[in-house]
Amino acid sequence: MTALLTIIIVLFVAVAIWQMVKIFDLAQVSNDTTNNGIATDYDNKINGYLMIAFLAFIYIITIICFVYWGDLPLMSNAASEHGAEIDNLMIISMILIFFVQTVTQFLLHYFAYKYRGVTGRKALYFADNNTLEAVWTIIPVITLAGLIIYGLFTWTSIMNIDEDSDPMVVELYAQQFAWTARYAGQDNVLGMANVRLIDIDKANVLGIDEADPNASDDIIVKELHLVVGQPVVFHIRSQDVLHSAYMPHFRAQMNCVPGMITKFAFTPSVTTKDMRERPDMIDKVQNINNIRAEKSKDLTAKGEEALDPYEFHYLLLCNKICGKSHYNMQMNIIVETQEEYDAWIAEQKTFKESLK
Ligand SMILES: [Cu+2]
Repeated sequence: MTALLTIIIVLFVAVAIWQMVKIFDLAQVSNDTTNNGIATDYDNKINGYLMIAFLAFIYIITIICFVYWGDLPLMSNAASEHGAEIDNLMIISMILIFFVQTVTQFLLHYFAYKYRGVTGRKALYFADNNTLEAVWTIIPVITLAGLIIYGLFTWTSIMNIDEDSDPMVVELYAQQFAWTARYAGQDNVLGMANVRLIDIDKANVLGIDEADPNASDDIIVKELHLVVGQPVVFHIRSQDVLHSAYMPHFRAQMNCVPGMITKFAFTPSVTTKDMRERPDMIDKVQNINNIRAEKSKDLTAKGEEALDPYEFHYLLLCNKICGKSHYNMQMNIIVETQEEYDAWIAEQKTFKESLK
């Protein structure tokens, strides 16, 4: 009760102060000729300097970001053959954007300062200048056209699935909230499938057509194994809503659309084992484990279980917000040698064997 009374009193005092400030403000209007709503030279000068200060602020923040986080290997760890092409496109776009924004920010803020309002100074009447208009239209057109054409060529070369390279066929099946992969088996042809054929009683979770001879040797798994240097083409399906098959290390992403099969093909170029041994990856994993060790200390102090150490894995993630457990939709990808892959796939059951 005392607390409530105190709050009410504080509230009343605040309202009283606010009202008094308003009254003083109103009382001053009549005899103050400078405060007529028009900015004075002094106001303009302050705003001009603030413009320059803000320019300095964004440049300083940029430099700090470069110093502290500039060495993050965001663009150097692609693990697929086409990955470097995507990274190049990205880095060229980034450098260009960075250069243009640095120059335009300077011009914007410097001119706002230089041409601030000064009593008696009149703005120059300037109708137009065709040369200037042409320059600032043609330069962006050429630059953007170059970027777009380069991007289109890159995209086409990545999306052009080379059937002569005999790619391994794998289905990625998305549903809320899990991934399932299906290998095409010995014949490298996937059996027909349709959501209407899903039969939970028989454990036919992907709706594979049992009558299709291509289906019997298909292999359904919950962990994706790929062979290094072997092209793979993914046939992507969704059971329920839009998902997106996102494999960031391979610079691959494709929407999973209910009712249709989308495709993406790539060739993994670095095995999981080799990726784990890269110095930058070792640093990264060490860093994550240091953070986890710190957290584990807090958890064990509370009597809870400590966190397991993190180990690097390539991942298949969902990149569409597809529902409340979207964040949990992921599958490990293991890139290995042909022998390791052969040994693993030999242990897996075929669709026919797994049917109940
Ligand atoms: Cu999803």
